[in-house]
Amino acid sequence: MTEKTLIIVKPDGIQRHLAGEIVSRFERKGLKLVAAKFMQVSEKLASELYCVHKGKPFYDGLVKYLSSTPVLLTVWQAQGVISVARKMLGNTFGYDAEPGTIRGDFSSSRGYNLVHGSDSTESAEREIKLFFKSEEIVDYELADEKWLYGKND
Ligand code: DAT
Ligand code: MG
Repeated sequence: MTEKTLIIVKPDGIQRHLAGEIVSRFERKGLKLVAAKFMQVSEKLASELYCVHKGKPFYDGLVKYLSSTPVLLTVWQAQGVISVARKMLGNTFGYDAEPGTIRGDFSSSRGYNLVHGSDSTESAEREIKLFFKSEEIVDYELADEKWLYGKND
């Protein structure tokens, strides 16, 4: 079943000029971009995004970091996209992420790991709603869908 995921190029990704590189990886994988927004996230929204981590020692710093400078919010759609994108992100800490993943290739940090990706269908639905109205998610067909996904009809 095709699903959607929220991918955020975090402040360090923008400051380090890696937004194009990161978006390009998802494009080349054949995932479909269905929404995008460049903005500075408020502390309130950042704290809602990360509400599952409330109370943890890194929570306050995490909220400050995500809201510190602009981010690129994107929504991608494809079969199994949530787990596909998580694999492409790599392990949470940059120094622990496999080479070939976004974090593994570009981050050597713990918290500054460049990119956020939803971790389940429930989180994806909740997180996308935080940043996008339903009319901002675009439903369309890619011209090369049959080549990307093997559809012949
Ligand atoms: P992920 O972003 O891989 O889903 P997460 O949801 O467990 O990871 O944590 C959210 C972010 O918080 C993560 O991208 C980096 C930061 N973080 C997680 N654990 C941390 C820790 N022990 N110390 C510092 N920052 C941490
Ligand atoms: Mg997470």
